[in-house]
Amino acid sequence: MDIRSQLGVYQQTVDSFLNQCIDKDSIDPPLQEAMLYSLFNGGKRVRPALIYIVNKMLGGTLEQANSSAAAIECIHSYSLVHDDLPAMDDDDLRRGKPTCHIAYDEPTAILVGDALQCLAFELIANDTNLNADTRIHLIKMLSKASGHQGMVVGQAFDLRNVGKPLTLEQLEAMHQHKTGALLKCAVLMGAVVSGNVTDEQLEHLELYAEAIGLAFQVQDDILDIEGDASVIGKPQGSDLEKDKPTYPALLGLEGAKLKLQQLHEQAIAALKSFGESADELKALADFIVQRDH
Ligand code: GRG
Repeated sequence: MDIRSQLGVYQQTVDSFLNQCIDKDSIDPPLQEAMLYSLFNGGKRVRPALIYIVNKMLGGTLEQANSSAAAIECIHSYSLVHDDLPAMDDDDLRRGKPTCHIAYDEPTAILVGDALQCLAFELIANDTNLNADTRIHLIKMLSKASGHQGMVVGQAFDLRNVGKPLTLEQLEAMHQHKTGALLKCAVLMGAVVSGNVTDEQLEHLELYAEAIGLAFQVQDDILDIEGDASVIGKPQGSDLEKDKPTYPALLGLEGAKLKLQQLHEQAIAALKSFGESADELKALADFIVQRDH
């Protein structure tokens, strides 16, 4: 299976849905332009892909998954726009292009993030393909994963600990919240929108999601050291320069690679009971540990 071309298909699917959902008659065209700039600038769409793949594996239709896929990408894009701000990570480049506050300005970037976050929940709330209970369930999941019990607290902990030595446990807890919570949420939202998942399947999917969530981060840390700046779309060594705690810093580069391999094995093992129907999820786990950007 060529997961890269399959990711391209999911990317087009979620992009065309997102395009339809942005109000083109805004009274402030510059805000709308900056939202589109931040949403459509070459993201891999891994989180929407997870939703589409799990939903399909469990027998759901595309229509059931579109709003969740678009919503989670809105949350992800908002988090990147805010993360790049001078008050946070202060980055000028994202996906190889000027970050939102550089291309526009800081107030616009703050508002783009705010608007994308609201849009995420609006998309699910308005989705008439899903019954009201499912919409509420999805909104609860996404708000928990992205808010003070998920991504936001992970980010707060990260910012507060720059330059401080962290234990492996603390580093892991930080990433489980900062990046892992949203990736896990994508897998579980895919299961919920399918309307056809057992508790046992949910448990296995949760284990898979936890393993790929951490693997995603370990690979991100490795790419910061070994990646090609023109491919990763940001300067190499930026974690080191900012004195960020990373897996290679704690485990050494070889130790981080071993950790990545173990997490990959855990992810694949968690899918055993799904048999061949989980081939695409397995291919996505391969992609996450092998990705070059
Ligand atoms: C501002 C509340 C708030 C949170 C920001 C996710 C995050 C929290 C910050 C991003 C920092 C970062 C670069 C983390 C490494 C892992 C990560 C999320 C990488 C970017 O995700 P990809 O690779 O990005 O899915 P693309 O560009 O493909 O969408």
